[in-house]
Amino acid sequence: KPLVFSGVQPTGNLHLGNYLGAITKFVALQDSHECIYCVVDMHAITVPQDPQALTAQIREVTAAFLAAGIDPRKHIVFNQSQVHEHAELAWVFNCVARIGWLNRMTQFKEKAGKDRENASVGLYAYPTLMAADILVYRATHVPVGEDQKQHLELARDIAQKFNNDYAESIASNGFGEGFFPLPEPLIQGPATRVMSLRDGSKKMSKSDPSDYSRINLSDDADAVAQKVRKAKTDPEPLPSEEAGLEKRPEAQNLVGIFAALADRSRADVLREFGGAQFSSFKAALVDLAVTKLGPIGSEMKRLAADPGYIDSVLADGAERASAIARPNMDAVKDILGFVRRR
Ligand code: AQP
Repeated sequence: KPLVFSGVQPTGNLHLGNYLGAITKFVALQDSHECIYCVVDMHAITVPQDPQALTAQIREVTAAFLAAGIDPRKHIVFNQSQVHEHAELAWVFNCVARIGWLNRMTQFKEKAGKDRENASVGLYAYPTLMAADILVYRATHVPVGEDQKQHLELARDIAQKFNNDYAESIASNGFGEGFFPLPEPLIQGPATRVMSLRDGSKKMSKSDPSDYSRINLSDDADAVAQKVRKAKTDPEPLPSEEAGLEKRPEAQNLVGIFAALADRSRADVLREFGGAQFSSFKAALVDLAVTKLGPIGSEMKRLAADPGYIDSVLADGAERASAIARPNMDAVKDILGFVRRR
């Protein structure tokens, strides 16, 4: 049975990239799938976090999920640290994954930078925890942005190696051929990699020091207008066909953002704006972004005033998530040959 899992880190400044690359997909999948959406707070501490700010950010990401339209009664919304099976399975996966596999992860190289010796072990092992997040539910589909593709491939490799290494035990415990499914990434649409508004070669990111590089979900209409107006472009008018966007990363990015927000294809957007100057296209983009994001920002503000409600959503979600994770983890322990309390 298909089961969707995905997560967002509570590391501050939720932005348009997170929204278009991930959260809108989460919302769209709810009608056809059973979904589990997680605020991955244990991933957040792979780099330093201020404890008070972290608490606020966990609630903020939860509020963003709800404001965007995820229904926490029909689906599961919770924060990772409340379900200890994530950490337990991550340890098992640390013993399944190979150091050589992790050495190839580009996100670690980017985030650790030059001072790799000083990066946390957690940052290095981030992808094994991510594999555990997905596989502790035996989830089959994972909506993510393009940047997470490599981690998803690693999760599939880990699932496959576990299934091979323990094939006999998996069968003798009554689980047939393989215990873990090989989870499929869902990376689709015109905005799977939203780029910085200041530099079309860098992805829009929470940690970019320039706030002008991104549109935050919490930005008001004036901030959105200013950021879009200041967004880097080239001097040419917009092309009328997609091929004309090649080697024009900033134009490509803005057209992709417009298309995703309007739920249209890039080709369709270019049919309307081909030949237009950026000034008029940007004005239309501001209107669209404010119309789409404004209500989400106000709902997030309204929810922020009621942390008790947010915490109750997380507690309820955690309980329902545990009910799935616990028997799966018990099965993993049986497969490994651990003696467990019965
Ligand atoms: N620019 C992006 N375009 C499309 N999708 C994106 N995602 C992130 N940035 C973009 C997707 O959002 C989901 C949640 O991301 P995350 O918070 O778990 O991790 P991240 O990729 O580390 O986010 P940032 O914003 O890039 O943070 P920093 O600055 O810390 O590196 C994921 O599905 C991700 O693909």
